[in-house]
Amino acid sequence: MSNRLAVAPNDLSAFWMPFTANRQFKKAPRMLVGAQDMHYTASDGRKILDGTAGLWCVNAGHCRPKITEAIREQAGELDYAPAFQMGHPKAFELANRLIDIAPDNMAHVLFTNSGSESVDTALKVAIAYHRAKGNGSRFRLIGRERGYHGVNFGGISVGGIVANRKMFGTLLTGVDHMPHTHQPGKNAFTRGEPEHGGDLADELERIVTLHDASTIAAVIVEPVAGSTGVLIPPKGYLQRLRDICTKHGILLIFDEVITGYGRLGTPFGADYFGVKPDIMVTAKGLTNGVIPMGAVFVTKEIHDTFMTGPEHLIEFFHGYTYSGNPIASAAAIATLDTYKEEGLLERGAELAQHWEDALHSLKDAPHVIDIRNIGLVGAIELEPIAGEPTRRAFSAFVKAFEKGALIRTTGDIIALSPPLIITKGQIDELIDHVREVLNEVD
Ligand code: PXG
Ligand code: PLP
Repeated sequence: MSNRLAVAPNDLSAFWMPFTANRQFKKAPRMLVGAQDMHYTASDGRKILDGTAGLWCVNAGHCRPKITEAIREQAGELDYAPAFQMGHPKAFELANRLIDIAPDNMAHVLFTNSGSESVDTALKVAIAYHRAKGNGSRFRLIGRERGYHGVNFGGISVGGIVANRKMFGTLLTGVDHMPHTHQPGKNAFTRGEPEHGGDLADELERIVTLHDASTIAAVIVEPVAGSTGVLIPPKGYLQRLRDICTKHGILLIFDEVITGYGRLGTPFGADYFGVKPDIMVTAKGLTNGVIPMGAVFVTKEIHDTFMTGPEHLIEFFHGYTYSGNPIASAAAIATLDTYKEEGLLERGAELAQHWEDALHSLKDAPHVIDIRNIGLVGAIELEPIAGEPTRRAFSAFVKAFEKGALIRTTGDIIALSPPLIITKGQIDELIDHVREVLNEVD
C-alpha cells in the first residue's frame, strides 16, 4: 500500500456521499484504506472485522487473488467493447455460467451495473412482456411496504420505505403495495422462518380483486427483506404469493440483490425457499462487489415472447453503455470460480446453526427486543431511545467501528451479513464485539 493512501484527505467537502449523514461524517470520518479476506484496514492502521461483507456484497471476502488477477488481465486485453450490436466472449460465457447455477426455469440474462438498474430493468421487462403478448392493459406493479428495490424511479415506486419516496414527487403511477410481514409481537426471537404471517400473502388476492388481474403486470418482493432490517418471510408466505401470481397470470419477480449468491446457504433465495420466480433480480455478490454489475434472469417464455418480428429489428429497447462490460464480466466469472472452488454458495448452510446460536446468545444483552436469523444473515433489533429513533443503533455502529468491527444499522436494527468465508471463531468474535458494544451504549 502506498503511503499516500494511508493519509486522510484534508478536504472532504466535494464528495456528496450516498445515504450518509454528510456533515457528521466529515467532522469525524471513518476511512478504510485496505482490505484482505475478513478484514478491512482503517486509515489509522487498525484491522476491522467485516461483519457486513461491505454492503452485503463481498461474499467471498476481500481482495481475493483470482478476482483481482482476472480484472488486471482483462483490463490489459480488452478494456471496453460497445454493448449495443456488438459482443465480446466473456459476457456470453458469464451468462451461461449464471444460467448453470440459477433455478432451472431461468434461461436468459440481461446485464446491468447495479441492483437499482436491475430492478428497473426487471419492471420494464415485465410490462413489455405483457404488451408483447397483446396484454397491454397489464401495467400495474405491486410491491410491498418496507421493500427496498434500489433508488431509481421504478425501484422507489414499488419500494416501501417512506424516506426513500416522499421527496421525489409522483413516482410511477399504477403501483400498489402489499403489507409488510414484520410481526414482532407474535414472532419475536424466532429462529429462521416465523410461524405467524403466512396468510399476509392473501392481501395480494385482495389487491387483485381491487384492480382486477387483467391490469396487473408483476409483483416484486425480496425473498428476505434485507435493507429494512432483515424481515424473514413467514412460513408458506412466498409459496402462497407464487400460487396467487400463477393463478392470475401475474409475473413474480424476486429481488435477490442481497439473497443471491450464497447469502442464505443456497445459490439463490429461490432455492432456499423452493419457490420459483419468473424474473430474478441480482447484483452485489455477482462480482463479489468488486466491480459494479447486475444480472436479471428471465424464463424462456418471457425471452421468447420478444423474439418475434423481422430479425433485423431490435427486440427490446433497453440497455446500458456498460451492460456486460468486459472487466465486470471477467470479475464475475472469477467470482463464480472462487465460489465454486471454495463451496461458498453452500457454505452459509454449514455455518447457519453456529451463526444462529451465536446471534441468539445476545438475547439477554441490554436493549435487545428481537433477534432474527436466516442463512448467514442476522438482525438484532434494539429498543429505540424514546423520542430519538435510530440514535442508539447508530451509536452502536460507531462504537463497534472503534472497537474493530464493521456492523450495519438501519433504524434501530443491527444487521449482520459477513463474508461467506467467515470462520466459527470469527463469528464468535463478531458477536462478542456486539455484546460489548450493547453493554456500553446508552
Ligand atoms: N434491491 C435490493 C433487495 C437491495 O438490497 C438494491 C436493490 C439496490 O442495489 P444497488 O446496487 O443499486 O445499491 C439493493 C441494495 C443496507 C444496504 O445497508 C442495502 C443495499 C444497498 C446499500 C446498503 O441495507 N441494498
Ligand atoms: N445520458 C446521456 C446524455 C447519454 O448519452 C447516455 C448514454 O448514451 C446516458 C445518459 C445513459 O448512460 P448509461 O448507458 O451509462 O446508463
